[in-house]
Amino acid sequence: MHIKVLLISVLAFFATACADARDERFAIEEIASFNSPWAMAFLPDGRLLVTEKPGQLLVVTQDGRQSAPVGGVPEVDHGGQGGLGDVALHPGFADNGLIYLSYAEAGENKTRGAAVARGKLTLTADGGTLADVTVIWRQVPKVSGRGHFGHRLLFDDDGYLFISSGERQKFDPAQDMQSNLGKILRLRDDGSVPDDNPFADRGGVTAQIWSVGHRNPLGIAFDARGRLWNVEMGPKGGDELNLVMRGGNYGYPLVSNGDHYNGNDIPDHDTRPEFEAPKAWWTPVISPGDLMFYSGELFPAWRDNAFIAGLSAEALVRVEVDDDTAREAERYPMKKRIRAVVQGPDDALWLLEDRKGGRLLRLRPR
Ligand SMILES: [Ca+2]
Repeated sequence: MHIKVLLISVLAFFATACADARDERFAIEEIASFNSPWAMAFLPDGRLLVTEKPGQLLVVTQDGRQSAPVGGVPEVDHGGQGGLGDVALHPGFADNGLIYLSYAEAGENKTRGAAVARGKLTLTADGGTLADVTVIWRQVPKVSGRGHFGHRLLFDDDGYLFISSGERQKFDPAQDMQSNLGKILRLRDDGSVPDDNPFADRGGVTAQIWSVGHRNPLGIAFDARGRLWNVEMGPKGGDELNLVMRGGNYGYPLVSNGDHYNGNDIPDHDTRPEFEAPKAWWTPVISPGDLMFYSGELFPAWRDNAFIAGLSAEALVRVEVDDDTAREAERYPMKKRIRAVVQGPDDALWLLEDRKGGRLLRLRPR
């Protein structure tokens, strides 16, 4: 009798375990691993460019073969949250070979700031070289510390470059119109300012500004309707997903649904309706590291959903977005800090884990 009970228990345990495995939404394939990877971008030939925070740019095949570091990459200031950051292809890459890199750049007297450089990438069978490298944008001013660079890069369909710029853990610059910290910027592909930017007539770095009052915006993406969204780290609580409006002010550090780490209150968004409130926000935090909207065929139920790479959440977070609202629909635990998420040319979800040994993963339907 006892043996029979035990046997049934064991069978029940395995049945549950198998059911759990079948319930997983995707098969996860490990493609490669890196030294603190930060960003990736697919090339027209199907390979990927992957950045590593210490300063390496690598060409990687979809089956995980990695090139030697691409030569000609600018020197980066590696430490804290700083180093080599995002990589983006010019919309005309197939013809002009231009790529854009964001990174932390050292200044005088131990100051630092994010910079964006572009260069011409010549690809070979087993790697590549970057030439004619020019810095097209810099954070102003350079300040002390090694946090909150932001510096994600995104081109729109008209060839304008959006840059997310963190407030460098200095709070007030996010509201200072003489600084481009704590802002989202919009530039032409050569770094010059488009005439139709919301503050173009004010000149200087003010003219670069598209939106104001951001903290550490680590993800920017367009939805299927061409609307711009961003994710940003809240302080103690209050991570945000924002619909980014031309000239909008998102209120940091005057409002936040989180509070300062020292315990000081920051009034919540609903106390100051003149600032744009997030469409979704998280307390406890997820620490959003990247943002994308899915448009592929492999996961048809998830088309037009947003995906957020969760660092402290150690998860991929799926968000359903409507006209004017957004809500977390599901969270997929990955057991590692997730730094980046992109949709591959195969319509699979490709993830980069954070930190040393961070893996490149491919997620496809099970
Ligand atoms: Ca608050």
